[in-house]
Amino acid sequence: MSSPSISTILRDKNLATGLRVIAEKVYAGDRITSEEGQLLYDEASLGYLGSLANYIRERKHGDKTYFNRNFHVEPTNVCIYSCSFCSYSRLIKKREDGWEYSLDDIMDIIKGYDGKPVTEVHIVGGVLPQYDVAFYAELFSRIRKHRPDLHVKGLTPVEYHYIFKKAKISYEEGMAQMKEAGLQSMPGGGAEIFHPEIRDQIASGKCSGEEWLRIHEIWHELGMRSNATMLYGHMEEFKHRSDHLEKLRELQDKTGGFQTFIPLKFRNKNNELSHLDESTVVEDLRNYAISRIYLDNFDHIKAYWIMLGQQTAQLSLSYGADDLDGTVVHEIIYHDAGAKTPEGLTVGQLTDLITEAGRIPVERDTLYRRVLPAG
Ligand code: V47
Ligand code: SF4
Repeated sequence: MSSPSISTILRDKNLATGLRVIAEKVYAGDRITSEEGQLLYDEASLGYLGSLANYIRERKHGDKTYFNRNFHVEPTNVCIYSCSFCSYSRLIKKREDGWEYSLDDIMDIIKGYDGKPVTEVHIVGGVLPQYDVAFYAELFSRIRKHRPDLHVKGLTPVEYHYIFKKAKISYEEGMAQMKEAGLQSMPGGGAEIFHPEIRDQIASGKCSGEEWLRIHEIWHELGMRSNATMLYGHMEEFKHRSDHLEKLRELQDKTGGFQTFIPLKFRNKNNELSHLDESTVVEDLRNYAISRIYLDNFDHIKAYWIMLGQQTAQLSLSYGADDLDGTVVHEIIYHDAGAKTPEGLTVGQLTDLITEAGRIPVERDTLYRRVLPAG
């Protein structure tokens, strides 16, 4: 499924004026407005969007497609919140069916990767009272002491907001403590949809969109980097997606601290929104392309292959994405929610996916520095 070139689009006499203006802006490297972003969601065809997004993707990265070697640690699958899209949330009522790891349990998992060439641990899971500031500070510092070359990418504003409030400390003080303890970057989770019309329905009680953005801003002001996500394809409308992208673009203009944007496809198994259909592949690709076009100040757009499925992830590489995340050993969130992908891929399998899609695999570390092959 490849799209026409941008010059073919620009020569198309039947193209609607608004879409022509956007194509000319993209060709000139100019930014589109939020109204134009909305127009893309409302009216642009997949072929048109693919042409523009691929043009930007190749201008920024050529054929390079990034991946890293990472693994996930999920301290618990129980949570005090009950986000309606989440396949964890039901477990708080059946706490005994879940797991709640201690510091030593988590360190044992980390030590299980000793001697393996992984560069990143991604720590993500539910929110529980025993996981407080002291617990996470101790965890980050123990991981860093045990393995200084392993990048610690951990937690989201959902956890940070909760633990700082409980400890009665400001976001500024809390994030500075996390940095001091050894946290190196923040993943993009917990963003869902910022707009309260949707957020209040699907993620009630947890940090607001403004709080999510503020915690990232403070983290960036400390000189640190983070990622951003958007959970799409459930009950939101296009206007909520464009609002979400606009808020991210505004903050990125201020701080420049985001590395990558990751659209997360809603999966409908085992959660309260199971009655909703999942988005189609066409909708997934349109959303990737619009994100690439809209977020002109983001270097990277990541297709999280675990959630998208390997084939759609391959296709997304021609619709704006330039990163496939990592080998991701032991992923739970999406498998609970119905993802049929394996829980991890070997480096060979991941690079084969990329070359089969006509791109060049490049191993990176968490901060997008190139990792050279060993030996
Ligand atoms: O915040 C939960 C999402 C996120 C479902 O930064 C669901 O590199 C779809 O943020 N269907 C956590 N999505 C995962 C995450 C992430 C993943 C990979 C890389 C990075 C990164 C970040 O997963 C949650 C939520 O938005 N999620 N349940 C579901 N049923
Ligand atoms: Fe808890 Fe996160 Fe699931 Fe919400 S999405 S219920 S905060 S684990």
